[in-house]
Amino acid sequence: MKKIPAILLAAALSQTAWAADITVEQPWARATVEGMTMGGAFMNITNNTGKNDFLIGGSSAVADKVEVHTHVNDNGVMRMREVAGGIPLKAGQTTELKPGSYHIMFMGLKKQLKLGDKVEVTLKFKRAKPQTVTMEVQNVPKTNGNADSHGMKHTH
Ligand SMILES: [Cu+2]
Repeated sequence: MKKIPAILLAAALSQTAWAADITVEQPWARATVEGMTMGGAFMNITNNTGKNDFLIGGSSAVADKVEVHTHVNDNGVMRMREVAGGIPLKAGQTTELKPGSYHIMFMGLKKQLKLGDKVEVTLKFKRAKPQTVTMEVQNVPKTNGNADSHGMKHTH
């Protein structure tokens, strides 16, 4: 788990004003090319509810289904699969959804996700109330070394 720079943390806190028990920061969806039927989305989720929770799925107007996925190393080949039971969100911790790791997967995309588009996604948790977040469509962040290899594996 990476430390969040103080300035980002301060910005996030002022935005949410302590209203939500589960805070979602820096949500973004990966830009797709025309014809792609799947797409990934990423964010940091902080669980301040005091109880362990799980991100179990979601919904969005842009896709038939929104699944929670992870990557597993299968004899040296990174494969992704749906996370049974959801992505664990430990109490008091920030869980990173990022390329090459846990992520949100749009299945059956109804439109191309273009740079700068905004995508609304409602996240569903096992305990906490559903939460709708707006994701900006971006390219792969240059700072993340795993990102490019992740993108390649969406075709298998
Ligand atoms: Cu996936």
